[in-house]
Amino acid sequence: MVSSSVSLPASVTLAEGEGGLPVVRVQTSLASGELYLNGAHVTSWTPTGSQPVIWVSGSSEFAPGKAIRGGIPLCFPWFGPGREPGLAPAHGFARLALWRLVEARDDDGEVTLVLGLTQADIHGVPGAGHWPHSFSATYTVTFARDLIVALRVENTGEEMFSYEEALHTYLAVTDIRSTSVQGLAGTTYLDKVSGAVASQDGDVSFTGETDRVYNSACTAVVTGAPGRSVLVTKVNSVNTVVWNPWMAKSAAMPDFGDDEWTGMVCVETANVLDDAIDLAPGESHTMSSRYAVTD
Ligand code: TA6
Repeated sequence: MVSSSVSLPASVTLAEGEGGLPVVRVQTSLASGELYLNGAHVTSWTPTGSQPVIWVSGSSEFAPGKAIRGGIPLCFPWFGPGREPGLAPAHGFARLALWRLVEARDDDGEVTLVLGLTQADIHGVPGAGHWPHSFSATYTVTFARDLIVALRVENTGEEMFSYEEALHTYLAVTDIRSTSVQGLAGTTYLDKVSGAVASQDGDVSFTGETDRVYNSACTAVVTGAPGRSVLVTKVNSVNTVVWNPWMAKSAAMPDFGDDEWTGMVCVETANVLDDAIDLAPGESHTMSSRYAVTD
């Protein structure tokens, strides 16, 4: 929700989006974009003069407590099934919670939105019962010629806690079968399809369901449309997750069109599994990702 003290610049509007959910819309000379307060979920970013960069399924749900399929889902405080048995829902509660818009500013066409979530905001959110820790999460999104997203987590409690995090970004591509990801060559990855650990040989290409957690802090370059590359540059992230569900998995997901698998790839900025973040009381950690389009 938006507290009454937050003033919105002319380039930022709060509206009713899909499913009647509150959405913040941004339009400047540099870019347009949108973010749903449910999940602090970026669902659109288009640099002026370019094609949309972010993909959202035409079959996505838009309802309180439901994950939006596509955009940039915020995975926190666990990733996938998490590292302990019984954690649900997948990817934690942050993407299901209603975040507060605490600031909106326009700096010469670069619009920055700041959203907040604390323990006090998650009562009744699916999964919140698994997380007894006091925390303060701040999500900062800058819509400009580039898109910059940063997730800061602070331990506001009296005991250490450990969490996983991912910016689970869905990028639009012309056809996954002619898409490649550069920048991960030589790094090891967990192949979640086969269960094996392997080393990446050259560029990542896609010939079937692909679900890999790479040990890499490097910039990834996604070449997914003629003449277009998207640079994914990370700060404080040692894992890059690459995912495409391919045919069978997408047909099995009700919020994912059966033939949509060809038009997207997830390249996720993350700290997961053994690279989860430990925070002592009073400590904080910020992970960020910058998306730049060359087309
Ligand atoms: O990041 C890849 C992944 O962990 C896949 O295993 C798949 O589960 C995907 O996330 C989507 O998860 P979701 O819970 O959004 O359906």
